[in-house]
Amino acid sequence: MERNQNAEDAAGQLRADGASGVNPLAAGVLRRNGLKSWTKPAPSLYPHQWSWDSAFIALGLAHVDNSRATQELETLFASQWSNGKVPHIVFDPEAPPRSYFPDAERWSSSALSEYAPSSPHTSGLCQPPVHAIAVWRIWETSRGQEERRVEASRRFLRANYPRLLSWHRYLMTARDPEGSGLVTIYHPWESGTDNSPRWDGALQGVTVGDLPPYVRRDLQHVSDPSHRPTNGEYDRYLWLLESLKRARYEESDIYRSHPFLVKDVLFSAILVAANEALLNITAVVDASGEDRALIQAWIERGRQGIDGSWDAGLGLALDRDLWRDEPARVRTVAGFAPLISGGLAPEKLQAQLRALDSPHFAGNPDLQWKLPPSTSPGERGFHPRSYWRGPTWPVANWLLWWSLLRAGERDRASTLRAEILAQLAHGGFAEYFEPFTGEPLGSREQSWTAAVALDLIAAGDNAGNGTGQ
Ligand code: 9WN
Repeated sequence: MERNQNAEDAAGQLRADGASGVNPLAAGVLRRNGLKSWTKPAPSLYPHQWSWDSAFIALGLAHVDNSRATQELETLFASQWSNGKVPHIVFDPEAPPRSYFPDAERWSSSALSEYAPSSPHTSGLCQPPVHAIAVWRIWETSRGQEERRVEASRRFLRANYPRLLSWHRYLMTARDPEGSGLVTIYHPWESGTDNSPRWDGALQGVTVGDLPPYVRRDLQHVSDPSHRPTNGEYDRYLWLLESLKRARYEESDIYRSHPFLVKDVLFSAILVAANEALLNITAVVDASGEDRALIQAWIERGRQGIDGSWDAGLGLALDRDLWRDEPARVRTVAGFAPLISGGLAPEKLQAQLRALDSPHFAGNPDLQWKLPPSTSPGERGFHPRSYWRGPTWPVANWLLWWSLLRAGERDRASTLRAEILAQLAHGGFAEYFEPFTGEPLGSREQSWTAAVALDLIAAGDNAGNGTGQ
């Protein structure tokens, strides 16, 4: 009780400004990282546009400036591949030279694939589809405003609905030829949780061959290289990239030859939640009954797939390595995929909540804030300072908060919200945090962290406000 009160007091330091209704510190991070029509994930570490970052950024910007939020997504979707894929990075030709690697040249997407846009260049991967969720938030925040704004927002939904539909169709078909309801990823970068121990088993099966030389650029932006993935991991990441290039980014060839094919439960759960948002959008844009039935079927298929990934012993869902045909039995925040996909039977929901409250996650007594570490401290692969191997990530916590609300768990959601905001009030808008000391790590002005803070603050102490789906 007292603990929660402390979190609420600390969280109270991050409030909306009375006049603008927006927190100036969080909005300032997005303004400083903002370029002409899109926002960098961080000032120097990530100088290009990243897909799921931009979705979270748009979700936060929806509370600050709706037209800026729509621009963010429109810029990203302008680089959508013609097969529906939304690329994980859109390269900024004006970014400082040699600031990020692998660069556009290394990916060679447009030279190799007829589906890739020729300008600006993009990577050949994708990332979790948070976009429809952000589009729905843009619609929600415009409602009740003057008619001109509501109309602009409706136009945005109409223009972007076909893009979202073709993006989700790509994921439900090319990335799930088995019709399992689960998305296959080709690279840990596609998961957004790059060096999570979720991928250790599958990466062991990747033998690095004759790799063209490269220089890591990410290490020049961090104080301690041990916070980032290791060189061994990077070699495998780069080798996977070469393998995708050899397949000319052709899905059927990739499926035959690529050494990393994994069913990702977190990605798949986000797709289910995004399909729910897309179904909401169909009502605003008067989509056909056929589209609605299709999206509804995708939601059901996705939930069945996630249900089939359930590990009753852990109370978590598990990824599946397709080559070894086995689950990755490791406790990470991705295990809360069922909570995120929603529609759970009461026993499953309770099992997820027990896992969340357990010492493996938010119930660990040594945590600075009651926020789940990205990997359970009980895992062999746990490391409290290394990226997705242990640090707690505000975006992952936002996803859990939002999912708890959708599951009707308002009190838990409100406690989680207070802990997230308390952490940010103390440590600033960092990329990730050491879970036991609360030390901010990675970039200190991470856009999506500021964005989720804006959304949490806008929800108010009565956690349900403004979040309805
Ligand atoms: C590779 C931008 C991205 C996030 C990912 C995060 C990290 C990139 C990197 O940064 O990945 O895509 O270079 O480490 O893992 O989730 O989208 O913030």
